[in-house]
Amino acid sequence: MSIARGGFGRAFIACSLGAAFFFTAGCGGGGGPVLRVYTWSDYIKPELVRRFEREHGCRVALDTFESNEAMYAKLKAGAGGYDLLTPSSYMVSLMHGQGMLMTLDHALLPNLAHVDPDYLARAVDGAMDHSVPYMLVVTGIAYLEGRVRDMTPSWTMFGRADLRGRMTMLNDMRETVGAALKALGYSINTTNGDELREAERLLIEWKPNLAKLENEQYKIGLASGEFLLVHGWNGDVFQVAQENPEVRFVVPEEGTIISCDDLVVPAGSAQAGLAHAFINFLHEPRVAAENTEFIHYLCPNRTSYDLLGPETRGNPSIFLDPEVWARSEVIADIGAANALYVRVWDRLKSAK
Ligand code: N2P
Repeated sequence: MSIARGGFGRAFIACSLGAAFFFTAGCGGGGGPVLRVYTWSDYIKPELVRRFEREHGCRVALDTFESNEAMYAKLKAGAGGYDLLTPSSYMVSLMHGQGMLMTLDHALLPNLAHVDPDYLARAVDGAMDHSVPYMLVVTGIAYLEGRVRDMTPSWTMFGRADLRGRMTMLNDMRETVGAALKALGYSINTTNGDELREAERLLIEWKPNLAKLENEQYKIGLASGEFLLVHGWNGDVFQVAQENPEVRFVVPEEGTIISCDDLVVPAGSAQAGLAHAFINFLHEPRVAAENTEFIHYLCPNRTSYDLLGPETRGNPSIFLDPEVWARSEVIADIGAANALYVRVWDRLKSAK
């Protein structure tokens, strides 16, 4: 771990803590038009935001959400004014179906030529009509090496009563119900009520072992040793691995969830031109590589891959083995069957 990298980690934390609800990216200021971005926490290198602000004479205001469902609920409740969002692909499909997203103007996005065609072949919106892939995310288990006895790379670790109170799972319906479904050998996109009831029973069995369901602070909790084993996202874990060399990330043997968070412009954006400029900036190969090296998620920008350092290129949890892809799944928009997941989730939340 280099000093500079450890310093970046601390900068993330300082910025997150300093943020009230709405803050200027990079913790800086400035004049000009404001691009309002609604995204996940610690999901862009602050220096890149400042560079874009300088190059475009604007300010970027970052507001963060914890889950796709929380972001969607806030928009549906009338929160407007955003120019750019980064939902996962299944949520992009749902929002697109409801007319909530703009069609993108490719004339303003020459850097789309760099987007990885292998990823686009798997993408829901492969033509990038209304979304551009931003980051590929692998969900897994992170733990502290040497502090968890008999560590097995399996979702069933959450059933370990000896780790009671020292584990967390994501406060994310599709991820957490998905983890239980995977543990049982079912698809994370099942619409079979019996399978979902089994997943519900398993999650309720695991719940007493969990300190909480949480999506942001688990990283610091793991690095500090408050938690010994957490359900989390690869890039977040690699960010805090810089703070604590005992942090390890594993993809469970039953398979996992792979997702892509996409750049989309909500219908009604007042700064759609600037939003396009930001999407194009994020896909400049040098910018994409710099962002990936900093946040440790993979921007699927093929030209940028050659600019990445050997540590990133050689990380099998960032550049996934085909074998891991084969046993993993991407969350799909399951339409009305989503209600079945909401029922499992509500019962889990109200269980003791
Ligand atoms: C970044 C969270 C990753 C996004 N802090 C999961 N979709």
